[in-house]
Formats: sequence, structure tokens, C-alpha cells
Amino acid sequence: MRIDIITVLPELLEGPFAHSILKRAEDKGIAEVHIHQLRNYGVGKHQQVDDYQYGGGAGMVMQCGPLVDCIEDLQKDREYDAILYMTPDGKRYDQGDANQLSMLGNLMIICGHYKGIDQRVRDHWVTHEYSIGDYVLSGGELAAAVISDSIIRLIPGVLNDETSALTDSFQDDLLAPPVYTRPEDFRGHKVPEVLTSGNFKAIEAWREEEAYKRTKARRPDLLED
Ligand code: 6GU
Repeated sequence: MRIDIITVLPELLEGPFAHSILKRAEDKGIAEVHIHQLRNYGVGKHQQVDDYQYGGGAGMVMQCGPLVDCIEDLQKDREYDAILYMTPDGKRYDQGDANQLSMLGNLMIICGHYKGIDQRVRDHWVTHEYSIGDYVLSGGELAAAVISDSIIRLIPGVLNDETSALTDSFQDDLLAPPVYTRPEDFRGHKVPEVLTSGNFKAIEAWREEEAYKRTKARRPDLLED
């Protein structure tokens, strides 16, 4: 898997990819993430990438020229299976999207800023538009880091214990059950007895029940279908 991210703020993305699971995936050669400074494709002395919007109104819009030059530069070297645009008006991103994207080879992600990008880039170059929730971020960078993490951790070989991605919240439309580790008694708060019983059937039944109870209490919408 290769992910190319186009941004005017590469600094914002360097941290997340330099650490944790993403770093391990890169070290193992399973995934690579390349960050591209859009300003290198900017216009004029100030390498401008945005301009006023037609029709008036506050806020700048990212121009077609620099974005398409950058996209086409990348496309010279390989074919992309998807070109993602991160935007609050995109489809609400979920685990199903992560599962599907994790099976692709080359992904490009465009991070928007200001009022967003010119609609013509969305109409003719972008293939998927995602939002990571109903709130507004200053730019698409943090959203791009979020979805890259969710995708890369699903690629076989990235996680040490491969079954752990299968038991995540949402993989079966249920939230994950509570988990505990040592000590068995912390300041009088005890671990549920069944977990230390050694009865694996009972443990499995308890986890299913707790996952269901938690989902019903916190996310009843997940149980609807
Ligand atoms: Cl993808 N971008 C921005 N700017 N804000 C968001 C978002 C994306 N998803 C939720 N809020």
C-alpha cells in the first residue's frame, strides 16, 4: 500500500507518521506514506495555491491549477486506485470504508483548507469524498492522518496479533467489551470474576453480552440494522 498526501501543511502530518503503528508498517515495508507540499506547484513568486471565490463571499478557494499539476505529476509514476478528498461535506467515514480502502494499492489524499477546493477538481479528479465526523476542522490534514491510520492497521502483517483488528469495535457492528489487566484488585475495585475463572466459554459469553449492553446504551443506532 502506498499513500500520497497533498497538503499545504506537511508539518501537521509528519508527527503521526513518524510513530506507532504507522512507523512500524513503513519499517516493515508494508505501507509507505509520502507527503507532498502543494505550494511547490503554486503560482508566481508567492507560490499561490488559492484565490477569491467567484460570486463573492468570505474565504479563499484552492485553485485547480496547482492541485491538478500535483495530481498529474504523481500519476506519471503510478496508477491510483482512489483519489480521496477530505471534506466536512463528504460521506461520513466508517469502518466499512476503512476495510474497503485497505484492499487497494495506491491511494492519493487531498487535504483541503480555507473554503475548500475548486468544485471542478472534485467533479473530475476526486473519486471519494470523506468527512470524519460532524464538526469542522481547520484543514483536512488531521482527517487524512486519521483515515490513513485506520486503513494501514488493517493490512495483514501490520498488527502483531492479527486477530486484534478483527475484535475491534465496529468490525461486527458492536462496540468492544470492557477489558482489564493486573492487578485483580485495584483499591478495592475488582476485575469481574468470570475473567479469572478460566472458563473460556463463559468468558466468551460474558464478552458478547457486555458488547451488546454497551452498544445498546451508547450507540443504539448500530443495532438498528
Ligand atoms: Cl475531512 N475536513 C475538515 N476540514 N473538517 C472536517 C472533516 C474533514 N471531517 C470532519 N470535519
